[in-house]
Amino acid sequence: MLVGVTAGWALTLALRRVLASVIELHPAHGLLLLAAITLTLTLAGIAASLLPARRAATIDRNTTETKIKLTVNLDGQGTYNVRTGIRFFDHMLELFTRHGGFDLDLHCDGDLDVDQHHTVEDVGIALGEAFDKALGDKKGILRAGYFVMAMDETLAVAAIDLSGRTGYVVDDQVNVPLVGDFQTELVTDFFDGFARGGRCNVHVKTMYGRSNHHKIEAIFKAFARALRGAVSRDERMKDLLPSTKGLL
Ligand SMILES: [Mn+2]
Repeated sequence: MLVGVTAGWALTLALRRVLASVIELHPAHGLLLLAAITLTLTLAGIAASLLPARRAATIDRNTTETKIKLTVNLDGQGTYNVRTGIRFFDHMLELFTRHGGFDLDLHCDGDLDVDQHHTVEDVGIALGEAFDKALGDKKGILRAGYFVMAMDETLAVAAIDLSGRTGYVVDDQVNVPLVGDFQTELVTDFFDGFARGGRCNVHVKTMYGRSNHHKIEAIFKAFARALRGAVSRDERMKDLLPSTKGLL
């Protein structure tokens, strides 16, 4: 902040000196220069006001069970840097990021020596909080989204409403306790956490499938794409809140 102010002040002083000397030597050129600077600054201001605001958020969440640091950009390129200590969970968060078109930097240092519960649930909460924070007042977004995701022999559906209220239903049809190194019962805890942190309704369901890996993966992909739709900007209603209630 101080550096910015000092640099700005130094630049203003330097500009004034240049302007003063130009005006002294060539008054006409000096005025032309002044007009050019004014025009440039005005155009830059207009361009900045036309650009959509950056939608990103950082969450630092520390408890005795987990330490989480994450940054999410809702309008990203699907780039990720994810480390939770659970390889299959990383795989899910990475493809969530890519399919959602977000950017995600997430590091969780959790008490995996107990089990994976705290890590998975808290990552869900923190990720939900990050989306809620990045969305701000939620003006001009679609708010609701859904997706039907095919993955080979598996089909999964997801529906999201960024309603400001919490609710979740998870039906993943998984019939084994572990997929890779991941405790599969925690799929529910992840979406429960996300719904609470993100103050939203999340419904995910595997319609059918054989591979338990696919059943979870198809759910995460459907969820990502449903969320991508829900957070996307609605050009036609860009200054409006997508609710008749006046608050989301
Ligand atoms: Mn996979």
